[in-house]
Amino acid sequence: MSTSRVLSTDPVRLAGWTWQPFLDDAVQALQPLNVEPYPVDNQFLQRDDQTGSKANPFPVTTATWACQTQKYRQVRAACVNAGRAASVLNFVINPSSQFDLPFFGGDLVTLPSGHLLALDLQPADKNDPDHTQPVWDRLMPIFERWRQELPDGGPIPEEAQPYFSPAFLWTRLPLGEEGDQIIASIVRPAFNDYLNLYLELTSEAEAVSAERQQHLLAGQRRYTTYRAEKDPARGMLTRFHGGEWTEAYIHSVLFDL
Ligand code: DBV
Repeated sequence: MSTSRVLSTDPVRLAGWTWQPFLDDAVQALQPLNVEPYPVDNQFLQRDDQTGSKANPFPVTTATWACQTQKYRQVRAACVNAGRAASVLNFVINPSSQFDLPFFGGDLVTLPSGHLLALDLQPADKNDPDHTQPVWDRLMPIFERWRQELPDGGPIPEEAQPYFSPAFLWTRLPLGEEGDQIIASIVRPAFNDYLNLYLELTSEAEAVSAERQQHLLAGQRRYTTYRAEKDPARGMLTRFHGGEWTEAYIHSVLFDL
């Protein structure tokens, strides 16, 4: 099986891709970090299929972009473009366990029923104040600022609690002009504020002891296992691309620790 090297300077471009500006912002923000390719198997770089009915089929594409840096084990974006059915950017930064950093997570999902938006710096161990407090002290004011501009997204599964922070920004917005306006004026700057704080924390982070690294790695594995098991995109990806491809994609690309 051939492997392509995905370079951050060469993001996948999709015609009419709604969330592309967010990925462009992220790629741009990562530029100063000396990004290197992260290997992604060819079959996952871009997968094209058809969905809809026999009489009225339409194309669906899932594309992957990835890179790594000295302090990030894996940075990856999953971009789903399914025309009138769905448009998704799921973006995760997985830090190296050598550094005491949370995950950066963004889930920007557009469905016929509306936009569903999640943004967070997620802890590897929520019960470890050395890991969480320095992040939350700086993240909470950013969260408070943007949260008041957005409707609350509603309840989250109880079992997900250990995996997100008190600054979990979570909203649902209507399709159309009103939603577009809020995405441009609130969601995009919020995304960039979270990302810029994350990059600041990254530049300040220093390598931890081997013992600390083991602790962080264990937490990262719990988080990654949870995300892979509960991936809310599983149903959609399975419909679009089949079960075999989807399971391999979830376990060997999206959540590959
Ligand atoms: N979510 C992923 C990946 C996706 C993806 C890898 C490749 O983790 C998309 C795509 N999320 C996606 C889709 C839906 C959601 C929903 C397609 C809609 C599912 C559907 O309605 O059919 C945040 N995302 C959700 C939900 C939550 C999150 C809470 C609603 C789940 C539900 O209603 O059951 N995802 C969740 C989260 C982060 C995240 C906390 C971290 C920032 O990425």
